[in-house]
Amino acid sequence: MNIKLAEQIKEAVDNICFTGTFVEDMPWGNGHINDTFLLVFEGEDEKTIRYILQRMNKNIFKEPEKLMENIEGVTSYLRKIIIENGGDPERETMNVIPAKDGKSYFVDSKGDYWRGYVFVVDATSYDKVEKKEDFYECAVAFGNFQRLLADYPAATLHETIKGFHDTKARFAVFKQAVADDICGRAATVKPEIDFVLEREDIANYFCDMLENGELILRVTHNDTKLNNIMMDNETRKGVCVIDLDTVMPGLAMNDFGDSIRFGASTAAEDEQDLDKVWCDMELFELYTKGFIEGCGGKLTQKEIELLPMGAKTMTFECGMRFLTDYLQGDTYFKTHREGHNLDRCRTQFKLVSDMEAKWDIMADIVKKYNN
Ligand code: ADP
Ligand code: GN1
Ligand code: MG
Repeated sequence: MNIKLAEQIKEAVDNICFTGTFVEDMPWGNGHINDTFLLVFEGEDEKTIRYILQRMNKNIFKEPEKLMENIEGVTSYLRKIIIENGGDPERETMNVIPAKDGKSYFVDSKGDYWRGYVFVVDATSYDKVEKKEDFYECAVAFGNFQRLLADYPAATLHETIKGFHDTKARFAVFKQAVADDICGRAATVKPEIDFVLEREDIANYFCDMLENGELILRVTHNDTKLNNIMMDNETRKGVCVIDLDTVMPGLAMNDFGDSIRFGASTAAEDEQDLDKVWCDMELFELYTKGFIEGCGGKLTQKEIELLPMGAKTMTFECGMRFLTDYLQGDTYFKTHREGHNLDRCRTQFKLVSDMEAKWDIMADIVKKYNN
């Protein structure tokens, strides 16, 4: 391991209020943004205690203090509801472990921001749907999350990433990246660039509706990937929604759509063989049913009608973001091989094309649950 990183981890471990004797740390999970580590401690009676330690990505999250204020606000709000409902607050919501100075994060001597979380035990975060019914349970959990936060004071939330799902603005950034072409890669990805340019209407769709006052902003998660939920190992129900960095006012359709983008795909987000990549309609239906149920009657008929558009918008936006990052030299998403962002962008565009081909089927499925 990089010595400097090891020293940083040690400093963070020493300055956050973990219980027990430190045993070891290891890199954990497959997130694209933060650096995540599993910490193992030994408690009383040689009991193993696990924690999550994260180095927050401060290039992306410019104001980590404000972000942590959001997380503290949302998790303490959820904690109260979970206790009232007789649930287990240690597992059903994220729990921040305070730093020794009482703050919810620790700033190390290099100026990096760290945070500790209770490890959600007896649960797994999946990178791919293993059993189809699991995807239904994931949908119920993300729907519930939105329902539970329906009355959360949205005005108190900071915007942790400006214009995070402002697809119109992201389209403009994409065009600029093509024009700047700082890595000289644009000529090699012309079909992908054209794919985006031909679909400006997708980028504008929700943004125009919002501008015209036709849509409701809700408190949403905004990053509803399958691996941002912990599924109970025994009941196989979604037990805890994690990765709360982007909880902000947003659109219900986008929370639905980002889950479809990732979880209803028949292949991994970075699959290189595009013949394996399709949007599975059985998974789409299971998610639709679960999400509408989980939202518990909070969604309007119009929002439900627009769910397929959420799926297409989020998939298009994500593909465009991967391609932008590729053009700009892979500085945003973590990459693990040459052309990784390009591979990712291609799967997203394949999915968009497949959704376009299956548009009527998607609309019919949604209609079935819209009453
Ligand atoms: P990123 O923002 O980089 O995606 P996440 O917060 O999603 O980071 O964390 C990365 C991974 O770490 C998750 O997908 C999950 O597998 C694991 N993880 C994060 N928080 C917890 C937790 N409290 N308990 C158990 N596993 C967790
Ligand atoms: C990032 O943090 P993670 O890996 O759950 C990204 C999402 C993208 C996703 C693509 C803060 O999610 O917006 O949809 O990668 N998160 C941020 O896999 O940009
Ligand atoms: Mg994540």
